[in-house]
Amino acid sequence: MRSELYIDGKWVEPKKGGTFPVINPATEEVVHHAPSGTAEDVDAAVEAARRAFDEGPWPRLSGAERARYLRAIAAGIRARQGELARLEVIDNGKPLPEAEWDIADAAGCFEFYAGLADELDAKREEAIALGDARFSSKAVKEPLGVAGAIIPWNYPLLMAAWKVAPALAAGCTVVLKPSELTPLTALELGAIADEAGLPEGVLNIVTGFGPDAGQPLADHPGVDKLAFTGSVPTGSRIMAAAARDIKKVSLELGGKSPFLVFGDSDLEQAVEWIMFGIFWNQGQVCSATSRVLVQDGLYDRLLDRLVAETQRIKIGNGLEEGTLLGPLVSKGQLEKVLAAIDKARADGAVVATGGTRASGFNTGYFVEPTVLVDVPLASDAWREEIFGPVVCVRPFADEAEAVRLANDSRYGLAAAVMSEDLNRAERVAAALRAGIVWINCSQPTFTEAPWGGYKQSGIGRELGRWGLENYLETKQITRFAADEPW
Ligand code: TXE
Repeated sequence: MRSELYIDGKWVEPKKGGTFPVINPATEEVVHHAPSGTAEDVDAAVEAARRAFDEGPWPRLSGAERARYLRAIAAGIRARQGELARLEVIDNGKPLPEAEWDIADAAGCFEFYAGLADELDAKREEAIALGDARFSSKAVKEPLGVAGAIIPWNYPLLMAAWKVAPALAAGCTVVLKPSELTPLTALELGAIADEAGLPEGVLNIVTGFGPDAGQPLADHPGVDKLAFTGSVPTGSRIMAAAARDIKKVSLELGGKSPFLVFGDSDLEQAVEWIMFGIFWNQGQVCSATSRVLVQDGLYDRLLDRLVAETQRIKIGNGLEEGTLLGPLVSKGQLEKVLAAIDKARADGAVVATGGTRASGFNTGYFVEPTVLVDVPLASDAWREEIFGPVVCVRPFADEAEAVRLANDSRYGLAAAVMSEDLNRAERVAAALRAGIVWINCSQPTFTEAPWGGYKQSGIGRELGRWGLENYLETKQITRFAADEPW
């Protein structure tokens, strides 16, 4: 475990010398003291990233040359997959198989963007047909500059990959600020990038608290672009900081994603996808399908099966074999989730199962997987992100009502629809105001496909070729009196 910040290709002590404890959420033990970066460290990191961008080789390399580094980073992640997955479990709490999946996915993300970096060489320039033959014009893609990436704790290494991989592929340099709750694997990414020979200053990692390290990064005039994943209030602060000197900004924020189950759906499949959609990663997933709407004829049977299956979930330390639900990430998150359930009860919701801290544990932030019914539409439980293993289930009569209820939210990250009638599923998918719609499933996420939200769930799209565009500028070059167009 690393105890220093990674700045300008070197491991350095934070200038103020502080640390913060890293707590294993299953045991509540302090497993490490991570370096606590502050504004001075952010200054040094941004200066290094600035120099690497303005004077260094990185943005001037061909895409294919950059791709070699990205592939080396991916190989470094894969070579240490087991160790990184265990670190993720100790830091975040998630079950080991989920962590292993995340680590492989992070490596895959670097490999995918290596492919796009290769392609960029051929796609960098595009001739533009002009209406005036005396001029010829082309559009040229260029790296955007220094990117500040601020990431959350629910997928510590994967969220780093979602931002660092496309930024590096595009030719940007990066300052990464991981969450103070989960700094361990992001620091290892620094070591892996270093071993891959990444030029100094191209990737800098400053761990620390939001106000101490995140805010100075968001405010820094040397940063050209901010990429953020996290809560709406913090996202709003980041956007306000970006507004001051017109930084480019992409935001991936929360959600209250609906899952519509029509009466013709396969009951067992529906139950399986609902559980995957809300209990994976303890429900600490921005796209978690936390509002389940079930058509009248199927509602009672589905609820019975869902409650029965939910009660069979094995809760435990993520390192124990067979664990399906680990602890929440922190004491704060546990308190937030328990308070949300209490408030739901007070607002009139009925707990069909769960609803309390899990019994049988002396330590750890374990909460029972929880199913709420009769949740008033105006209540926070129905409208606000809980970010825990808590699902609200509610009946609907017909397609129009289902779509109306689903869209009645300030969020619009994801939505899911189940029906054997694919025409209906497509019709409903078109009507749902969300950036990602799953048909007959929930949560599968692909590096190739765009990811991001409508409404207050965010701005911009990550992943796929859309993710690369976040880190590119487009320059028009127009020439007069050209004999031949470019
Ligand atoms: O989020 P924050 P928190 C939601 C979820 C959760 C809630 C709070 O509902 O319960 O947010 O979690 C950094 N300037 N999501 O407090 O504050 C912070 O250090 C700059 C949804 O962890 O948004 C961390 O690195 N940065 C979500 C990152 O922002 C600041 C994932 C995210 O923290 C900052 C996580 C500031 N002033 C939480 N303050 C999703 N969409 O997946 C904090 N940060």
